[in-house]
Amino acid sequence: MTIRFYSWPQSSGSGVHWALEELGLDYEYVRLNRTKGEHRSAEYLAINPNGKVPALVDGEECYFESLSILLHLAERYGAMKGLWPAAGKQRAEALGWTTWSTTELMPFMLQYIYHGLDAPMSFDPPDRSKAAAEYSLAIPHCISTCSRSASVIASSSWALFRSPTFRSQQRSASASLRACH
Ligand SMILES: N[C@@H](CCC(=O)N[C@@H](CS)C(=O)NCC(=O)O)C(=O)O
Repeated sequence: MTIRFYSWPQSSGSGVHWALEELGLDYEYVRLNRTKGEHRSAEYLAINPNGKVPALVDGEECYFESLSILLHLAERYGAMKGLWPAAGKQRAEALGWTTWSTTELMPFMLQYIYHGLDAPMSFDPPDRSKAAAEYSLAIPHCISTCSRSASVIASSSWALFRSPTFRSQQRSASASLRACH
């Protein structure tokens, strides 16, 4: 079975890359060249119709959207590696946090960074949207959601959440959230 992972560094593919490493899977990293528009080629659009990274091909199956890729990896390989809980209370927590980080935390943070800050990846001031800059208002809510649940996450038995990689990511995410606000 061949796994091919399509991405480039410092993108929405980072979480998937981390999961592949954490799972210890054999995979080929196909690094697309954004400047050359390789993510818009007909060949790549056949894998990811949305023309963005990441995408993953696992045998005959094509996956796009980082959340769907993560859930696929968790379902197919996570249980045997002790990184994804069986159906039950812990699975409910794992699903909730995995979805939350992708659909709540990430979009608000990105829009705030692009429009509300002067970070290296922020848009030039004339291209910024005031409405998107106000996404910063969602950041305190994300911080308090994280803080209120820190003990649940810390005491969780999912191996992923106990791993050194996760802990260091969690620390740097909390630090960036605080620095942003
Ligand atoms: N919801 C998507 C977001 C993917 C996404 O925005 N990818 C960016 C890189 S971080 C991309 O490929 N951008 C290329 C473009 O928009 O042309 C996911 O989670 O997979």
